[in-house]
Amino acid sequence: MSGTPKIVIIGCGISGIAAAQRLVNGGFTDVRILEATARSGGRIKTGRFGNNIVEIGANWIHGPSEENPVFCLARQYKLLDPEALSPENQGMDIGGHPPWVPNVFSSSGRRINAEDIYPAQDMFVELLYESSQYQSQGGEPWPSVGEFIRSEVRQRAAEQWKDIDAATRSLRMSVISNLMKAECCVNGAHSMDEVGLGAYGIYKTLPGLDCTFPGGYEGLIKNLMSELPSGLVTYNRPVSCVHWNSSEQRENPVVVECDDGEKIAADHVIVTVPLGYLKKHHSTLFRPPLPLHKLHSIQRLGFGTNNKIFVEFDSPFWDADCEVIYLLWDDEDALVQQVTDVQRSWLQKLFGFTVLKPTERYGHILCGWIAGHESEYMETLSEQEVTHAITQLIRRFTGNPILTPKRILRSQWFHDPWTCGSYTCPGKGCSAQDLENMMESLPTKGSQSQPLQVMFAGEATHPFYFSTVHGALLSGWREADRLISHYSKSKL
Ligand code: 6YU
Repeated sequence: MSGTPKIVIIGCGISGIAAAQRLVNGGFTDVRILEATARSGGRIKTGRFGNNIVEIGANWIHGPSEENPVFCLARQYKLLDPEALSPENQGMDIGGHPPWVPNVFSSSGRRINAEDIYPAQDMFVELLYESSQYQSQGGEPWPSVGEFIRSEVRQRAAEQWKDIDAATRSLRMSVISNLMKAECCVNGAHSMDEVGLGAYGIYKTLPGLDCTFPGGYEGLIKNLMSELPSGLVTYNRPVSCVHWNSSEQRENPVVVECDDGEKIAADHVIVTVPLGYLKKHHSTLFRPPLPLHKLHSIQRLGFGTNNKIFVEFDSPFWDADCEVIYLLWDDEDALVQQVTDVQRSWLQKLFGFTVLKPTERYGHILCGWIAGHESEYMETLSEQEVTHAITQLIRRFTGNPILTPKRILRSQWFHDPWTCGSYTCPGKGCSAQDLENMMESLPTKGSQSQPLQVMFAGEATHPFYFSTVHGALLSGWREADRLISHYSKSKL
């Protein structure tokens, strides 16, 4: 290679932006981003909802504390409320599960006392903690978190709840069933039976009580973009194929082919497309194809769907301090793997709603959460059909037959052609090696060809913060640093 290295980044989500920012600051002058859509941000997407803004994609800074680069940038750009900046907030260690104040409703239209759900909730949280401990041990008793939890609940309920009445026991089982659905949303998985017990603990949390961006998550993207040279991103430019390791003698070893036929020569390409997109298009996206071990990791890691349904009301049916609304289906047995007739009862998969806070800012908006195949089916329905279904659901659970939402908005991440789902999850049979394989560059070590032709960033390539914005950001910086160090070494 002669002269300035040419670097092409595919995708203008947070990882692509982070890689570009680091490279430009590191003195690289020939850097460009090719983005399939007309906007920057990818899965960070702030939308309008009536007079408000809502997050269609990423919602929180998970673990807002000094170690979290998203928190540090947001603080630097003055994008956070004072509360999020307080030492108390940063010091809280919630282990990924914020202690939200619940309101609980049942499918027979009864309001349930929050205290009545705590024994089942405590058991569930304990079992999640135990699930996370298997990672380093090996020899897990069950292949998946779902199977482990069901088996342990069966045993522990028989021992610890043997003297309680049938109605209370049934309520506790429907609480566990509901929390399984919530956990599917957290993991972006159809069922907890798809989440590997040995892999669950690979994900690491950071201290800090999750916080939001009062002006929208996209404020972070706007600030980062304003620091990049103008014209660095080409929008509406989907990449269809990355030709690497060419046997032809040419100045630049990689050629990036776009949908419109344009071919761009490069020394290095950083691929940041989502894992969902890779799963679907790997066979056409790379020439030659990916090495088998990398392909197998792409297949083993999970990438399911988690969607949001925003619902606005004129006045609240929940308490002023309520942060989450749980919907419990009577007689839903946590010990039985729920098989639903997706078309008829897709909405049963919605575990409930989080309440957008503070009320002075948002008014009365709830955010419903639904994961898995039911969520993918929801995307195919018209807005009218979703509105009708949500209205019926809320009327049934509150027992109020005239309650009517003002407006509704839902996300559709599975049918987004450039994402194909929501985020990465540690699938059954996965190990830390799969995430290592995800971030491995091409050609792989030991090859005689020019190194670092194709590099990989994006949330699915972070060894323990996958599925998050901070994981994606760090992965972009990591790949940029790899190039910076490569060129500083080759100068010596
Ligand atoms: C977080 C949160 N959050 C909710 C929902 C979603 C996500 N996340 P990008 O996709 O951004 O960029 C790639 C670009 O590539 C994109 O612009 C494409 O258009 C482009 N592209 C694709 N193909 C192309 C082609 N061929 N040519 C050119 N361009 C192409 N994260 O920190 N807090 O609250 C949430 C949430 C509904 C969908 C989230 C959250 C995930 C983040 O949004 C996501 O990781 C990053 O934005 C990804 O950035 P990127 O650059 O990698 O890709 C055990 C275990 C547990 C594990 N999970 C626990 C954590 C829970 C995760 N939290 C999720 C929760 C919510 C609610």
